[in-house]
Amino acid sequence: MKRTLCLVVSLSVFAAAAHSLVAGAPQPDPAREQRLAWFRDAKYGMFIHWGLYAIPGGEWKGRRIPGIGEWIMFRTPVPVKEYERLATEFNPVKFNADEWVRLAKDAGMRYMVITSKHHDGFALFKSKVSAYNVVDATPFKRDILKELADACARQNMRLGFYYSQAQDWHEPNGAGNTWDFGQDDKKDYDQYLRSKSEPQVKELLTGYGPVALIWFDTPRMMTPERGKRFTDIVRSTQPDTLIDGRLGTEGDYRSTGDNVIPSNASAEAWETPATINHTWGFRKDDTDWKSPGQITFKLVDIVSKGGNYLLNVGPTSEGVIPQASQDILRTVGRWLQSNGEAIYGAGPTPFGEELGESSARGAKNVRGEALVYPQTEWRVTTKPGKLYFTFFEEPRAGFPLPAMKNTVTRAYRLADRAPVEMKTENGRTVLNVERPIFDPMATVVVVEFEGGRVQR
Ligand code: H79
Repeated sequence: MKRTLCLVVSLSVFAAAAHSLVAGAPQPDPAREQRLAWFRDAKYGMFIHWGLYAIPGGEWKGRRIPGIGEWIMFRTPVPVKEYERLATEFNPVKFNADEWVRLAKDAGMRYMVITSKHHDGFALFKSKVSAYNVVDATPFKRDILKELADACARQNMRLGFYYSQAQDWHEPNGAGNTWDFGQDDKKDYDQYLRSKSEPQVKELLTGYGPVALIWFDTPRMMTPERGKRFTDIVRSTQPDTLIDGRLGTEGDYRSTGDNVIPSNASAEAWETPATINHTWGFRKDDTDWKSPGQITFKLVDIVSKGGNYLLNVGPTSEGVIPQASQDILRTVGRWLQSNGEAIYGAGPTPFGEELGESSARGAKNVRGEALVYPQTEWRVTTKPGKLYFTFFEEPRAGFPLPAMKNTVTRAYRLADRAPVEMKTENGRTVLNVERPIFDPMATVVVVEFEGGRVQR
């Protein structure tokens, strides 16, 4: 009992100390920590980018438009009057919300986040403040978010909504559309925020049951005062709903850049949004998929650094998640079936030397973080009294554990509980991991030790 208490105290001291070291990180706040509890445990979520851009799929009038698929309107550029016509073609007859949620479950994902409205301004939900939505403007006429929310409720899955609060290329006063409406600094931006963005966020928080989080993005022109209007709407409507790190004012957790994985661990809550291929919204020509092994490495890497992995799929205009995405997700999901204990609810590495070597002379990257030459052989995650070593390559015969003062009591493979040979020499524990390695993609060895928390 005493030991547990001591652990909790020392962990929170650690968290508080780490908070004050990270510039721009949220201040410690007990209510926030409570809201974040499920998020910190969940670790792995499904991002869904779906909208009108799935119809052109990266091609406009026979011309290949480079870049991420959901930016095609901007990149071409396509005038609003012309882009709007896509709505009359949007009829994803193969859409089945329960199948999407089932896929996320099979994949081992613990939350889902879907684009309720991306930069193009088109809403996947019925809205009273803008007819530019799936129910009022398409032949499909079904409220996609409602169907997904109901399926999530049935299957016990948390659901969050991406909402592009600042950019809205459909609206004369929204940010981003200069080809129809001219420069942003000449616009009545607050008119757009008050008439569409704010009321639609309110609609999302009132019509779809509990909302796990709102995922704001690209906070252009979001002053603290404007940001606060959104925070107030969220907190006064659903106090448990999390706000991501891209509102423009302080959110509940830090969002990294798109596809950016930090080089080091941190105690604050954070999330990396990432693609399996290169685009978020469906593109016919992007078939450059990351392998299940690469995805598994990124997942373990992120968890070992204390973060969450929000991994994207881009369904087709028919409402089908590309088969390649499905296959990759299910393969990683099968690995999680036998190794999930190393992921869900697991804490970051108490070591750090496995992440890579810091460059000499304190070189820093563009974000001011120490430059690191990354290592990819193994990662470690933790729970009280347990270390989970995940090997992505066969470790050398006689793998020395990083130095720690605690006594190691047991080592075994997580997937089948087979004991792993170990010996302790001069206070240093050495593992002898069976060769050839059990699972060449990723083999987890659990190391149990005394004292609850690693002492170095
Ligand atoms: O929703 C996804 C992206 O659409 C969104 N964030 C993720 C989660 C995002 N918004 N902005 N960006 C990403 C940065 C976009 C940069 C680019 Fe481009 C868009 C590079 C190529 C297309 C802008 C237009 C810069 C060059 C052309």
